[in-house]
Amino acid sequence: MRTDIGQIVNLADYRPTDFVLERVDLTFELDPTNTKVEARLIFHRREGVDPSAPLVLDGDELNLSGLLFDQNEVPASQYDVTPESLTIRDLPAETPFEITVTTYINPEANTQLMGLYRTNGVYCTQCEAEGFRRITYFPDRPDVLAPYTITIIGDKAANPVMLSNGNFLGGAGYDEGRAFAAWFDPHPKPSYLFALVAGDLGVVEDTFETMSGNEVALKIYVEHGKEARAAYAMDALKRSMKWDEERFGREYDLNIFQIVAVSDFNMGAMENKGLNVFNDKYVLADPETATDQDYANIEAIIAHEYFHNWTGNRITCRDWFQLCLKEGLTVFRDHEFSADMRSRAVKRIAEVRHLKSEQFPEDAGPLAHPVRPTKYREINNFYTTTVYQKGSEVTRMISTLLGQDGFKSGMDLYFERHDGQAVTVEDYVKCFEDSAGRDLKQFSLWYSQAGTPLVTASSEYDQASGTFTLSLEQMVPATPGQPDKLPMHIPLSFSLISDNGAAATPSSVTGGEVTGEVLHLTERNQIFVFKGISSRPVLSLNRGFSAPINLQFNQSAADLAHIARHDTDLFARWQALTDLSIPNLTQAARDARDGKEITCDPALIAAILEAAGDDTLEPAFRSQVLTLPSEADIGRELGGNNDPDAIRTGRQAIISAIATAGAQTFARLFDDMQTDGAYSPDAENAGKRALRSSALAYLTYAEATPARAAGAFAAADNMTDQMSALTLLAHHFPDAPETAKALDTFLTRFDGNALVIDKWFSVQATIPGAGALDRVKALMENPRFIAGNPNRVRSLIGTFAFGNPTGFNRRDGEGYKFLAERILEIDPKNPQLAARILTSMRSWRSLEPQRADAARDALMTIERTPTLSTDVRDIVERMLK
Ligand code: 0A1
Ligand code: ZN
Repeated sequence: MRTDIGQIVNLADYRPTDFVLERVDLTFELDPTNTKVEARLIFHRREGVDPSAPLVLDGDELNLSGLLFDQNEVPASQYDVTPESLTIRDLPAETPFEITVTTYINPEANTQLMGLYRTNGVYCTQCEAEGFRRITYFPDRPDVLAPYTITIIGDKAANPVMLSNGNFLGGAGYDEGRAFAAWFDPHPKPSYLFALVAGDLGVVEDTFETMSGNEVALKIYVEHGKEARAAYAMDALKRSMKWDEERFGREYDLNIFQIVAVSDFNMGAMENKGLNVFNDKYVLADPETATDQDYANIEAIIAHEYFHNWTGNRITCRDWFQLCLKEGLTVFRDHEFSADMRSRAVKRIAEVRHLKSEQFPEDAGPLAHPVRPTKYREINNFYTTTVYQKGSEVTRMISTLLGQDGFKSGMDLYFERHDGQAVTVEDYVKCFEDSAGRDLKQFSLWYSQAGTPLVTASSEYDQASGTFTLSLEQMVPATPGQPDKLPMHIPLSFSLISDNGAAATPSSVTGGEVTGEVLHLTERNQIFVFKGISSRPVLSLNRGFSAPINLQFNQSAADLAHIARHDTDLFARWQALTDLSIPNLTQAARDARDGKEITCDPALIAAILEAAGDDTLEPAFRSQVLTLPSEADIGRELGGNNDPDAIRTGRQAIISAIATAGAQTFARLFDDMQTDGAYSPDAENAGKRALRSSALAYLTYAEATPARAAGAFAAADNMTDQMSALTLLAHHFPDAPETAKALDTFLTRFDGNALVIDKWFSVQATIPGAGALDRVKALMENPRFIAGNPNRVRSLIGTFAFGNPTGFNRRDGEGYKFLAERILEIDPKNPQLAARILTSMRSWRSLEPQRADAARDALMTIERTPTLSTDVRDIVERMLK
């Protein structure tokens, strides 16, 4: 583990390498504790570079055992070596030369899961961002691209499968008991896309014919016995390949595409060229063990990693500051894919919920950073929701500005101009500027200014002149290192809805640029005047969440209800209902805190029940309407001095009011929303299950007994229904015998299936209230809890810290103390995991003083620990700043 203080890396300091890497030839002799790696690297000095400049290679915890120059030993006087770098001097000025580096590494001891490690007896690599330097000394940066030849030698019986990037060259017996396999990847790639997997795995095979008629072998490797559970992933892969051809004209470029599912993985998955490695959670599914949400996640992540083949691999990042170039764009592409596979509106609602609950708090707290940061201390800490989700929103806005066709032309130019290169955000934006002939300079502030813009709107209607006037003001809040902000270019999709629900078309609009149904807010203050409006319209603004902003627009309950009833954009209807619910929920939280009676506006109840009971609307949408903003969302709206207990009490009261008023509607929906026939994870059936489960939740509130949920649990014939009933039981009746019985039945039934046991951990970790901490502590003692497995740790400790506001934020601060202890325990083994879980405390300053003080104390305990990894030190210091 690197415990150096971590040098700050600045974007402004970027310069290309002195040496160009022409070819890479790697030979691995696998051994669980002593793997030999021989790297033959061909370099030449870049033109114009000082002929005396040395070659400096990166390393991390490496032991050098041999160093050759053109196959001759390099004298000790010619190089310096440390575990972190290898510097070789006196190299040729012009001619290419070969450096051969031999290192020995210990995969079994690699608990941080970066570089070459072992998972359940399988060799596996993770090289993004800087893991390759844990395998061999190398120019480990994304702008060094080369073709790779890989030879893997290993024990034949233990490693019947030996995989790497590219196309398979061949393999056979090597010597007694050992075999070899050779791979060649002709596409120049950076080291972070390297992968090697070896072990004894089962495989599911299929083929795909590309649009120009090439046959691609598709293989998904899983642990033996789990093959049937990879069928959905295979189906999602083939749909992704087809979609990328149809929507973006992108064809696959090797004769084989492989996915490996492993059980120890720090993130969701990794797009290594031709050999994606996945957290098995995002591959394995069957109706008995996976929920509808699991299926949707698998579809999205399979697509995401596949789409990286063009956006990330063929065109990669010049440096890690440009991470959003591949991540934001690829998230946008996977969002579009899922929208095409499912209901676009419901998908958009889910995206915006996620953005607001994850990215908005990041942007409003101590960890805020621009989509394209300008400095970092630990790059692993920048795989953030800002880079990914906000990055995707920025690309979505480019598409809104240019229109779908304009966006497609810009993307075509990007692929044509930059294929095979490592590029920057500027290169990307330039493609859209050049193809559309539009200046995107102001727009590009979205990449450099952190913080969620606040747009304040007010409107006026003048009957006599038929004029509707909209005044807009924008403000981008200060964020760490950025006290002052410039006005941004904010595209606001809008509609003026008349009394009768139809859209009103103005005869003219002045005050700024308007394209189609989009207003362009570019000034700090701007007034748009719409003429020719014959009766007072209701403005629906930021439809489809066209810009990732906070909108303050004091619309009356009647106006919001009008939008909720008539907008042709389903997303906007959901947004209006949310806007209607927020003041009720925040007031309820304040009343709960002050010990006052909690009331709910009947207009909110009526509007929600109207949408929920409307059979012309798709069930998945109605389920979204019934899912009120979360406790964390309400906390964000309150903005400070937050008491999670009061927030929960208030929210519960509002839900109860809706439940009581709508008991009949919910009983009908619970009966009507049965799915017929065998389980299918498709969007329509999943939507019915979601609505039925929402109805069950409200009925449970209304009836205040566990009977109905216990009945639903017993009757469930798929994991989705089973989990929703179990969650209701556990969260509402934690001490009821029905709950104990259901948890027990669940455990007995799924014991041995780690991914399902993760659900069993999570459902208990999120039981609200002060008792949660003891429950979590007891579960840590359960033999099924494996402290070294990231999925287990996330399902219990991560879920507790991120997803249990009342349990984690106990007034006595015990939750924070517990987390600090866990972070200090995890950090020496897996710093990435520790740092990520620690970000659960990023909004600590918005808590009421007693909790905030306790949170600060816990953070300071971490900060005082001298042996922290760079990962955790970077996060904790930024959080305390
Ligand atoms: N590029 C991957 C995410 C990823 C990043 C870092 C990792 O290292 C631990 C692993 C995966 C993606 O966007 O899917
Ligand atoms: Zn990605």
